[in-house]
Amino acid sequence: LLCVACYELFCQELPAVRVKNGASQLIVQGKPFLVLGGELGNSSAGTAEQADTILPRLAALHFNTVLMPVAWDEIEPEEGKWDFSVPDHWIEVARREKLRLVILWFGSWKNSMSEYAPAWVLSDTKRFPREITSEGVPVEILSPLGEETARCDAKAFAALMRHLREVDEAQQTVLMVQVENELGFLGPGGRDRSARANELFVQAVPEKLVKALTAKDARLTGRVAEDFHASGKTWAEMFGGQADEVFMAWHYGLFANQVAEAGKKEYALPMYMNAQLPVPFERSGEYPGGGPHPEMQTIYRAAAPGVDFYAPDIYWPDFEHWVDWYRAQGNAAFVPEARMDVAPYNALYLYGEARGFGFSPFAVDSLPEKDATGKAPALSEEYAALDAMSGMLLDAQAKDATRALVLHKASLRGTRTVALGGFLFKASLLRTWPGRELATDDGAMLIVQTRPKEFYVLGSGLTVSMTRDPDVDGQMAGIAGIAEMKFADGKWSPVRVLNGDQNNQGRELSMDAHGFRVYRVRLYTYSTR
Ligand code: N0T
Repeated sequence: LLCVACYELFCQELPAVRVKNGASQLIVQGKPFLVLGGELGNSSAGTAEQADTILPRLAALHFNTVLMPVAWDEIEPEEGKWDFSVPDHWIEVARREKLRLVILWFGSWKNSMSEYAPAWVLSDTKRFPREITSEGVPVEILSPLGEETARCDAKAFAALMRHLREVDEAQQTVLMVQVENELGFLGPGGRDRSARANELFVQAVPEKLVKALTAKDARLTGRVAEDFHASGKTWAEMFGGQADEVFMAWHYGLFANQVAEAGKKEYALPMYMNAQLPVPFERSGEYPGGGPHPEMQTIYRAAAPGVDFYAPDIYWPDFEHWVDWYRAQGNAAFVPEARMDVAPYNALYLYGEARGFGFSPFAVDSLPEKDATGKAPALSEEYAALDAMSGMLLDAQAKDATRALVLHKASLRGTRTVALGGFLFKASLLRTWPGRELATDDGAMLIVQTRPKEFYVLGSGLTVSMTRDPDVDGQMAGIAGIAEMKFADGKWSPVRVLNGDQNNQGRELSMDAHGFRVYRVRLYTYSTR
């Protein structure tokens, strides 16, 4: 008995992120965990009391994980004086509500700026130098070249991680930590022009970075692969018009690495960085330049091996493009911030098609519990369904047996098709009813194969026809049965069988456009010969 207790106390496996066969998993206490997440607004977790009102609401809305900021000025208001009372209370309430937490370290940078650094840091510009724009103006952005800044930020972060290990290692309420928030240079000139930065900028690019470049970085260097490893070149010689941004990325990366590694030494939770995505047709400095953008992945990986993966905050319309781009570079699929209005659609893409472990729209604490018609928000309904499906979904993600797609009328995408388990699922926003044709505005679905010829489909607003995949064999397919399902007492059972008008006389699956429901689809195959 003593051994078991010791094991539980001291030998707990820590949460870990794994990418295997295209599936991203967060392993928690030995098992994959699906993060049904939401990020708090910036001013929602600054006091202990806010936990008491916010967390029970989020738990009731079927979130299972909350992303919450912890600020440097909150935990170290005076140098070397620590105060963990706010995160401690949040952890306590989260446990009571059976929620997990991801902590966002608002240290030296939060959306480029440094307002979350303590006043004792911000007021001492000699010890903690600021970035200078090309106009010679110091901005309230700490320079990543400040050695004391990196040392003190890392020290504060390490203190937080040590504290988390002490209070939380046995229970693991906190699953992961984000290092800084959407860092990057903002201001004229696109890079720090402090004396130290200018001095380094005309020196040779560090060998470690030169060696890390590969053919896929041709966009950064504008050179052919053979030229990459020519050493002794300055930043401008090597990176031309991208030099400012690459220079900043390298130095932010080194700084973040120092912070992450100091933290991991105390408590080795998975650590990631998030990016405010670049804006098409804007220049570095107008958006946070040198952040962990897709083009900067080689730079960050070389500078910051202590960071496990990089994640996009997606407010732009093309959700799938950004998810795919980060994933293609070996990152675990996790979206820490996303637009709320389209969240229920995009979440399905993330879990079903990108086979990601977590999705988290921003400012979830302002989500109303009920809309004007008295209905729970769509995301809440969807998270409840995903929670019920999580066993089969996590299993199927690992076996490449999930698919998903999203359709918006505004994007005029017509139909979209995914292939799974020997069948094609072709989705449309148009549906035909006897005597009329209807169109829904948005739709999405996630398909999980549960057995040969059996699928659980979670979605809304789509009409889906299913045919045999001609790449598999020459068979034909038909619908054996469709049922809307509910999950209660640990098992699934049909709520109603959809046939006749409700499946267009056996032709298709027609999903309710007014909510996210789970359908069990059984297909059969036959031969025409
Ligand atoms: C996010 C959030 C929060 C021209 C913005 C998104 C959060 C931060 N940044 O509400 O501040 O802490 O990470 C940036 C989206 C940029 C849109 C630019 C429009």
